[in-house]
Amino acid sequence: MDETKIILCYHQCMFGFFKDKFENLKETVSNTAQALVGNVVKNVENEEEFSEFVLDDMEDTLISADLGVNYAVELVDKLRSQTKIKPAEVKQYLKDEFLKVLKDAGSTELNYQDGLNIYFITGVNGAGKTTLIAKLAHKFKQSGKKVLIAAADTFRAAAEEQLDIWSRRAGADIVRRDKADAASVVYEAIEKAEKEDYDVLLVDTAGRLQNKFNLMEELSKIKSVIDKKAPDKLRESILVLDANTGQNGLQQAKVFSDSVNLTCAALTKLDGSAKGAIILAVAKEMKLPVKLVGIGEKMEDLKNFDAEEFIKAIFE
Ligand SMILES: Nc1nc2c(ncn2[C@@H]2O[C@H](COP(=O)(O)OP(=O)(O)OP(=O)(O)O)[C@@H](O)[C@H]2O)c(=O)[nH]1
Ligand SMILES: [Mg+2]
Repeated sequence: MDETKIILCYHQCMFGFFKDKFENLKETVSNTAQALVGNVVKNVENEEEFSEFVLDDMEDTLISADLGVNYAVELVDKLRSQTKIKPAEVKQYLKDEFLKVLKDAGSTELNYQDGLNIYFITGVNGAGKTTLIAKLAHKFKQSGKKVLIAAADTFRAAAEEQLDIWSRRAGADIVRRDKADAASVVYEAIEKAEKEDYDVLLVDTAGRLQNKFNLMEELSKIKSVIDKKAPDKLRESILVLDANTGQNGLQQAKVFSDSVNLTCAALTKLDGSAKGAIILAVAKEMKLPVKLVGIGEKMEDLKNFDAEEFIKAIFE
């Protein structure tokens, strides 16, 4: 094959690769796109002007797409108090606003440095914490890192076994002490990670309802062990949110943020969810960037969140 043909083939292959990845994302967010963009545009685009009727209807649609009441009202109020933007331009208006909110919430790149990197994973029951740990362990192992997992979910029966299976699958090591105090498991894991030169320590925690005071206290205790023992190694405190919980996720983010000082969120179960707008609500209300997205139950089903790509997928 001559050189031009090889280059052409390379470009076609790469184009195919990116196109497939983008098409997959588009499919993953298609329900969110319909709820958030499709329904608004359909009801507004052909109107002559932003009448009160049209604006109220738009507000209801945005709220039912789980954007959050405050944010929906703010977006509609902006339209109410201006004359430049026409109903036919509503799609571009939302696109610009959403991208700005995501960008203002901060970088979506997961922090990582040379040396030990600790990732502290929190969230309510069943949000997908342990699965996220498995996915992160897999991702870091794939890039040649030495990975340790601290099984600090000493609350739920069989939680440690579940993590044990995942860690073996991912090829990561684990510190587990049946029924021990969660904070002491983390203490021991940090000692091991530092002594044996691990690159990554993933801390799994028990699921808890945000209104359960004792469990939230336990979470603060684990956090203070990390803060005391390895303050400069804590790279991210991640809140895991199930995309299907919608607005309740915002409430969870507020309570967890008070206890552990979150740095970012991971949105799981985006596959099939129509409530992906929670990404925008969390970014807007909490100024918390979503950095990771779960798009399935397998270890490979994890994506780094990219604001521009997400916006493109829901608008195009
Ligand atoms: N479809 C889909 N399912 C997911 C995803 N992430 C997790 N799950 C499923 O959600 C369920 C709960 O996941 P876990 O990882 O056990 O959740 P957890 O937060 O650790 O739960 P607790 O430890 O009980 O609080 C499991 O059945 C997972 O397979 C995802 O991105 N997509
Ligand atoms: Mg778990």
